[in-house]
Amino acid sequence: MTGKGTLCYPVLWTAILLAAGGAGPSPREQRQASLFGPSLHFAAGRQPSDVAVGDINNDRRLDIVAINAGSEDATILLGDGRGSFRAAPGPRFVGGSKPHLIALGDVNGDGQVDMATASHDSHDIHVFLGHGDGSFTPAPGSPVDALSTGRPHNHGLVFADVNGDGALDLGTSNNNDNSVSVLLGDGRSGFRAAPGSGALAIRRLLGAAEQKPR
Ligand SMILES: [Ca+2]
Ligand SMILES: [Ca+2]
Ligand SMILES: [Ca+2]
Repeated sequence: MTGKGTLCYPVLWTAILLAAGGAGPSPREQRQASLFGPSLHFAAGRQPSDVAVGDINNDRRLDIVAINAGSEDATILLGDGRGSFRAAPGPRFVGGSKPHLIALGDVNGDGQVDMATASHDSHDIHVFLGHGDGSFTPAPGSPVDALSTGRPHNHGLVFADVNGDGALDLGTSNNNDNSVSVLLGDGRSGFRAAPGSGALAIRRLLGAAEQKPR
């Protein structure tokens, strides 16, 4: 179970606020948070920039992964299913140079949640294979180049099966180039650029994703 659109728990809302601001919620954010009741705070690395939710350790309880641009690592918080979290054991995993975006999905079909990270100033997409215990290792062939030209300025990273072959694909946004890159997955953690990738209209990518929801 993965996703970025199902954050309905107070602790998850707090994690979003921490990731977005770092210095604590504003009065407006505090009013919004009050809609969900008291919040809990969990330590992350330096400059957490994005969060994703998935069952990292296969216990059917949602966990949170925060990507930390400042400390260039990820914080994995294992959920207990009742709204509390504990840090995953072991060293924090390194996610590339100043990674600021994260997406979760099973890219090799082994039932374990895997991870992709992107950096603001790089076209490289790092892919990491999950082992079901909170640990990740780089996938063969990682990182993948999402765009071979232009100045990197990545502001979006998402998994979706855009061609309906059952293998997760990757989409990234190229802010400076007014384009979207699409990397087709082979179901074994490998990715290659889709025809026309880097010049696709955003509505085309979104339309394909909507037709094949996961
Ligand atoms: Ca879990
Ligand atoms: Ca996997
Ligand atoms: Ca696919």
